[in-house]
Amino acid sequence: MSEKQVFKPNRAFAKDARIKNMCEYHELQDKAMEDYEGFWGDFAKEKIDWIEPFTNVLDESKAPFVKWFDGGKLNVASQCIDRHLDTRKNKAAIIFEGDRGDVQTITYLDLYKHVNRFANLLKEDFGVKKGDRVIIYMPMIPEAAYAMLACARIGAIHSIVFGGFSSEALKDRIEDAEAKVVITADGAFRKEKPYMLKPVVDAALEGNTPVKKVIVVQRNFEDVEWVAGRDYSYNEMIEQKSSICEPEVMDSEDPLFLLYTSGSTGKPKGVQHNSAGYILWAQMTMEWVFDVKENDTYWCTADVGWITGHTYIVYGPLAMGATTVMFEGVITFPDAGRPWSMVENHRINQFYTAPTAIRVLHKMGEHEPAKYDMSSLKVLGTVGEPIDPPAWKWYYEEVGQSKCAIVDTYWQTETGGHIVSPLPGATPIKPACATFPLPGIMAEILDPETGEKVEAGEKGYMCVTRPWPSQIRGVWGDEERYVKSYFGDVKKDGKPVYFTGDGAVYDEDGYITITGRTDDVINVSGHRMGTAEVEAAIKKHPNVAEVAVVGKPHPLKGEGIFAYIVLKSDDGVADEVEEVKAINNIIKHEIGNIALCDDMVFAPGLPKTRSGKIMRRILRAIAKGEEITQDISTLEDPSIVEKIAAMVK
Ligand code: 6R9
Repeated sequence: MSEKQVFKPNRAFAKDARIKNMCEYHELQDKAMEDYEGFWGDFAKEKIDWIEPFTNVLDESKAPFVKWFDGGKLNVASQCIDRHLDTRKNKAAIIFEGDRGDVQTITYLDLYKHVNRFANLLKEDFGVKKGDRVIIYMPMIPEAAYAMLACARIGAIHSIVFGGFSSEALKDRIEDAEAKVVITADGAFRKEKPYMLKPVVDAALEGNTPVKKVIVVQRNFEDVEWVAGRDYSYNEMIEQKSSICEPEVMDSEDPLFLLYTSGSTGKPKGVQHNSAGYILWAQMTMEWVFDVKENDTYWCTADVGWITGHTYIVYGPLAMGATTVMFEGVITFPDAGRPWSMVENHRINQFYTAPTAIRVLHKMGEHEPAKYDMSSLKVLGTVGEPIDPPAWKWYYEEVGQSKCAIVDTYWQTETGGHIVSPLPGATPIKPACATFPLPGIMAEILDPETGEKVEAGEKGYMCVTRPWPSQIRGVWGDEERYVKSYFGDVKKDGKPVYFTGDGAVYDEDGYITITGRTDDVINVSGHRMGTAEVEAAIKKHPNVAEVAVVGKPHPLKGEGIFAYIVLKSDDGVADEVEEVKAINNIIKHEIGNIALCDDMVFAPGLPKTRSGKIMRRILRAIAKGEEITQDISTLEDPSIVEKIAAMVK
């Protein structure tokens, strides 16, 4: 395989695909160009079961604040459940596989009952109303999906916090969202051992908190503290609840959820997604990009704590009436054959994971896939970071047996769903390349200065020049930050342009390759970490005077975190090992294990301009071991560069 090789869609697959060839792709794209509102309006009518029809497709009079499908009324939980009951009530909605191999099949009818009971519990016993924020801090168990859908059913806004985040990170998100209820679990299982979540919630709720009640799903039945009047057992209460709950009638633009994500500055922002536009694109991309068929079984390995888990484990698959697999465990446990044994056991047809997982599975079990029956697989997906050609090749040949399309899906928390991706039956694929914008998405690579589309081979910024239904609607509680973070000065036809924060390049055939973030966001194992957040945590160490954090290429994680730390005491580091430990403990406490530094260097100072700005570009180059080519003569103290570089070597 050469990197220039083009992989044509599998013919037999393409014959039955929803989008069968590039002509069909172009027809859709042309229709969107010619009649943007007609394009989206028709799909919205076709895909959504409206309680009341919308009266207007797109209102961009206050752009970048936009409204889609105004006047329309719907309920997202009904979209995902009720409307399937006539034809799919006995179909598996969720197949859950626990860490220890326990399997549970939840049909659409089961899901309906679970979600309604949960919705009634929230409403009747916890006083949760439309518009209230509910924090979900859960392991990967079906109750996490029930909780999300129960919120959607009663119009509450959920905000899931990834179970790997610390009590401080959880506290910040609870406070920012002003949530009144937390749904959590005692814990769950990892590598056949119980681990705990409830104690993290307890710590997050110490002191002043808007949270009045905590619902605890008992999963591992380990002992946990119960605060009387605050903590309630889901398991004890849920059976008494009615399995009928009328869905709340929601406006198209009523918020569905918040999801906090890192930006280049400040604290994580609560990305807000609203009801109709989000669920429409979640469903459409499921259909187009994974091409899931009625009898297929689809598995996305993400965690519901990330956007991928929201859109492509829960909302997208269920909106289209698919069977979605949920996995509690670790994909390399008990060995690197775990995912492939699951492919065999559940006859998985579409498998969706992150490059970091592919690299680890490759490294730990190169020929492991061959031990299993992988013949059910049709489409393989990747998401979260650029995939490197060796990982792509292994995924294609060993996992996909050289017959499955690999869809390298490019998107973000803010985009709600995929925006640039191959279509498995249509797009001739180039390895490690996100290829083309999906139909309806006006994604272009622009020059940030001029706003012009760049030429092939020239690096530019990945942008979207028209609003689209599943785009971020706001940063919770901070209108200005929404405008500032995503809409620069560049306008197209007088309208604001959405900036993704990623760099990208076209090749001579117009294929898009994403080159990575252009801002101070590090992509660690496909997870976004703001350098500012990690720096703020490290600064809490009393002996730290200054710190600068940058990303450094990492063979498995994609990027690792590299910290340059200047200590207050002049006599250097008394005990470097102890200092590193202490700082790591702070990071664990403030953010969580995912933000631990891969490298720490105790530097005598940081390279700064005369105006005091830290030159991260130089620090990035030093971390990579690159030659410094920038002009450093204008730095406040040019000699510092050499000193740090010598330490890093
Ligand atoms: C879905 C998700 C978003 C950032 C994004 C970009 C990177 C995601 C990618 C990719 C290259 C892909 N990213 N998919 N880079 N190729 N296929 O990951 O959302 O957690 O918000 O991260 O991830 O840098 O800006 P999120």
